[in-house]
Amino acid sequence: MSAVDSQVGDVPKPINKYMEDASEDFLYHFGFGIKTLDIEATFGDTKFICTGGSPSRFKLYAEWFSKETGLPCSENLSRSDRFVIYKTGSVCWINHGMGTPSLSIMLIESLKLMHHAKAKDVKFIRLGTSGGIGVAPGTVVISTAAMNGELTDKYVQWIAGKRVERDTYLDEGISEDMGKLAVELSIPFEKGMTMCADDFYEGQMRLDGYFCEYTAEDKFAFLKLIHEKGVRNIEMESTCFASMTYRAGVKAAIVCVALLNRMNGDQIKIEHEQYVEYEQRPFRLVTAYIRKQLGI
Ligand code: R2B
Ligand code: URA
Repeated sequence: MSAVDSQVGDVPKPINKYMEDASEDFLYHFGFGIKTLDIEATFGDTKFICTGGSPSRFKLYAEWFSKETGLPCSENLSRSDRFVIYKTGSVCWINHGMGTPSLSIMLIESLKLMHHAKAKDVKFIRLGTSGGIGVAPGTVVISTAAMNGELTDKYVQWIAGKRVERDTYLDEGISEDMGKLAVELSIPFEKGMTMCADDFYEGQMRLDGYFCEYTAEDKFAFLKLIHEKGVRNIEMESTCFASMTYRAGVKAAIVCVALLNRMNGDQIKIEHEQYVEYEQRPFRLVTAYIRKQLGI
């Protein structure tokens, strides 16, 4: 490994040459930098970064994990109002907002954070919500692969006016282990591909948006097509998540609960108690996996 390699994941990867000798690196959306926080002391022991959309859900997850394990839960370590960061032992809980632009910012700053912290063998897990495709509400979908809105397995970026396609990959070992744990814990689950849409309404063929220039028949034909291709849920981050983690050499998994079966409707109307129970399912599965891995 050369001096400029980063060992955040289990595969050494060269880091951005312009950052090699940087005397300051301010992580703008986390609100701190290498000069304002002892990053190595605070984050050096990190082994898991758990992420998902909502800041309040990730605060709650961190508190639940702390209660379950007896590990203390940090205060919110973020100094910006864009993202929250909680830490319970070697597990960080960071929300990523909605959609790939927000997620990509959170991932880049988390990877830089782990690099500055000299953390090693860190795994990234996304615990999210999604719309199920042919799966019952409450089913936890363990993603086997990510698919974009053009129905290919690439994450598309626009750089210098050019379209750049990045490969996507999710760790098979983690999804295998999670599947076994879901059986043990009697958590209803399915393994399948996850489609990443760039918006919640037209990009997911909803009939309940402000605009709608396709028919109900078009919607069902599309859902049937992606179901036949192996898609079991739609959300808004998977291609970016599966590509940036792969590019950084870190192992990653995506585990999302389906809030509804899109074959039966588009509106999400769930009683609060039911919603809380649904959002506990990915948490129960992922934390069982983490606790087993960490022996805690
Ligand atoms: C799932 O839920 C959010 C939209 O409601 C989005 O972030 C996603 O992937
Ligand atoms: N999140 C999505 O992106 N789509 C859904 O249908 C539900 C949650």
